[in-house]
Amino acid sequence: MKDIQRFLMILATVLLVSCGDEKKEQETITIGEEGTVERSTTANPTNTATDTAGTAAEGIERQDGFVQVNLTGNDQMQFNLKEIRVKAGETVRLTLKHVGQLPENAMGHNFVLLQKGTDIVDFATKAASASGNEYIPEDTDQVIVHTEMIGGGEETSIEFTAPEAGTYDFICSFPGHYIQMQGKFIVE
Ligand SMILES: [Cu+2]
Repeated sequence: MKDIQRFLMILATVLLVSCGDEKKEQETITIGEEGTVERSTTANPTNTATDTAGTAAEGIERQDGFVQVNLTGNDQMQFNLKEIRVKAGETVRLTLKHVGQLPENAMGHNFVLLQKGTDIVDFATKAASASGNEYIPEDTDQVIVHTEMIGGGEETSIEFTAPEAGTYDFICSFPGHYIQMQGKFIVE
């Protein structure tokens, strides 16, 4: 009799699956030998990406017919977004705001969206010598779109159509900045 009780207790693993429209959560309750209850909650894998990244939806607002991307750059050579997700063919309005104070010639920032497969280091090296053209190589076919270069306190916007699905890189092409100022532009 005692053995049966123990057997049942060990086997008393309750699996609760609650399904909502937006959220799926799996809660596992395991009752151990000494009656201890262990709970573990596992978020649905499909939600994990946005939950853990935290930045996925940050800075991005969907409005009627377009997606507004709010990108900032600071005096510490940092973009606020490491990842920007949009949908193919969607109209993207990207606003780059320089939230620092240093002038353009010392801490200029821009947003440069590169063609798929572009070698970032190679591109950035060419860009660094294009000081007369806001650090965009004049004859390049590797840039899909870019903003102007701005300094502290300034803001600039561009509008473009999201390219075909895939993962693209974006950088700031001010000399040396791409090392820290780069991210993924993901088109779904
Ligand atoms: Cu920069």
